[in-house]
Amino acid sequence: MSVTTRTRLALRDRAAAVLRANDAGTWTKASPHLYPHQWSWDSAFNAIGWAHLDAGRALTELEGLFAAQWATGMVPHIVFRAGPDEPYFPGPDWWDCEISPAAPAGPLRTTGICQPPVHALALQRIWQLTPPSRRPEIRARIRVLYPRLVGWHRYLATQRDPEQSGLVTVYHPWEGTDNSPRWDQALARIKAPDPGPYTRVDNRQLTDLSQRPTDWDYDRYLYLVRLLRECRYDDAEIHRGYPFQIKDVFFSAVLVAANAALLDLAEVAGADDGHRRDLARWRDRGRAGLARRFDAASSLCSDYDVRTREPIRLRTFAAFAPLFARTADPGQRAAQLRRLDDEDFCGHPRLRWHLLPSTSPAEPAFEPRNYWRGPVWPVIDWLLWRALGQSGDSGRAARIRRDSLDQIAAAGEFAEYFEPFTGQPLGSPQQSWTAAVTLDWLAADPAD
Ligand code: 2M8
Repeated sequence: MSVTTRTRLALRDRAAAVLRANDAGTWTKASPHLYPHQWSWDSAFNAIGWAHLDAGRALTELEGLFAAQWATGMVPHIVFRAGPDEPYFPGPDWWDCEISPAAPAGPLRTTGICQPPVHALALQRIWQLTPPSRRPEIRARIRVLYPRLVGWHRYLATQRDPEQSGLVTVYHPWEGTDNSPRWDQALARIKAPDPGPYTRVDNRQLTDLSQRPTDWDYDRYLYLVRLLRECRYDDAEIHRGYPFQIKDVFFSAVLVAANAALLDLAEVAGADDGHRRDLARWRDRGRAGLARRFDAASSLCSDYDVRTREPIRLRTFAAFAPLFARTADPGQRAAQLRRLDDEDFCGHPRLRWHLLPSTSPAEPAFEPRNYWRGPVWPVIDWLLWRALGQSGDSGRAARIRRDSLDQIAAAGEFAEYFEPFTGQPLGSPQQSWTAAVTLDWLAADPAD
C-alpha cells in the first residue's frame, strides 16, 4: 500500500469520525461548539457525507430538515435543536417566527430566512451511492421527500423571484455567505441600524475576531432580522419596502443545478409531468437569467441590487455563477474558464493551492483570514468541482479535488475555511460539511 493510499484511508476515517462526533442522532451539528444547531445547506452537504457511511442516515438528515419546512415551501436556514447549555446567538426568541402563519407548528423553532438549495444535489448523491440491497427502502423514502423538494424550489422560483427573472432575491447576508464584500454597499446604505441590546457568543467560541464578521456587520444583520419580523416574514410585504433585496447569482446558480438534479431523479421518484415541466422551466429560466448578468468585458457575472437597480461588480467566487450552473453558452463558458485560471483567481501567484478563494486577492476588500472575504471554503470548491466534472472538464475537476484534499490533509483539520496563501486552517476546527465533502472527494477516486 502506498503512503498516499494509507494517508487517504486515514483521512477518510478521520472525516467519518468528525461526522459521527457531530451526529445528534437524526441531525448533524454544523460544528461542535460554534454552530450547535441544524443549518440548512450544511445539512445537505452533511447528507452527502453520510451517504458514504449509511444511505438511510443520510436521508434522515434531509427528512428532519424538511420536517421544518414552512407552509410557503421555504426551508429555514436554521432549525434550532440544541439545548440551552449550547448557546448560539441569535436564537429562536430573537427571530420570533411564530408571528408568521407559515412557520412550522411547535415544538420546532426556526429562523425566517433560507440558504442555497443544495438538498437536491444531496438527494441525487444519496441515490447514486445506495447499495442495491437498500434501493427499495431508499426509493420509497425519496418518493415521499421529492415533492417537498419541488415545493422548496417552487418557493424560490416564485416568492423569491416575483419578476420571473430566473434569479433568486436574497433578504439577508445570512442566506449563505455572511460577510462577503458582495453585501457591503447594501449594508452601508441601511439607516438607523439599531437592533436593540444584544450579546454575541460566536466570539466566545472563536477568540480571533479577525476571522469573523465585525460588530458593525452584526448591528446590521440583527437590524435586518428586526425588519423581517416587522414584515412577519411575509414575502409580498418584504418585496414592498424592505431595504436588503439582492439578486444573488451564486444562490441562483445552485438552484439551477438543484433543478437539474431533481430532473435527473424524476424516474426514481416517480415525478409527475407537471413537476417535470416546472423543474425544466425553472432550470432554463435560471440559466437565461444568469446569462443576462454576464459581463463580456470582465467575463464575470454580477449580483444585482433590486433596491438601487445597480449591478454589484466584484471579483468573488460568485462571479463564476455560470460555471456553477453549467451554462449552456459555450462562449461564456470559455471566457469564464480563462478568467478562473488567471491571476485574479486560481492562477494568483501567491496561492498555496490553485483553489478558488471566496474573494479575489486582487479585490480591494480582500482579507485572507476573514471568513467570506478571502479564505478558501471547501464546500464552494466542491460545488465547482462537481459542476466542472459534470461539464466534462475532468482535468480541472481533478486538480480541484487533489488540491482540496492536499489542503485538508496538510492542515490536519476539517476546518471551516483556509487562509489562501498559507493553507492555515481557520474558523471552526471540526466543521461537519468539510468532513462531508472530504468523504465525497476521497470516494471519487479511491485508487489515486
Ligand atoms: C455561517 O453562518 C452563521 C449564521 O447563519 C454564523 O456565522 O453564525 C455561514 O458560513 C453559513 O453559510 C453556514 O451555513 C453557517 C454554519 O456553518 O455558518
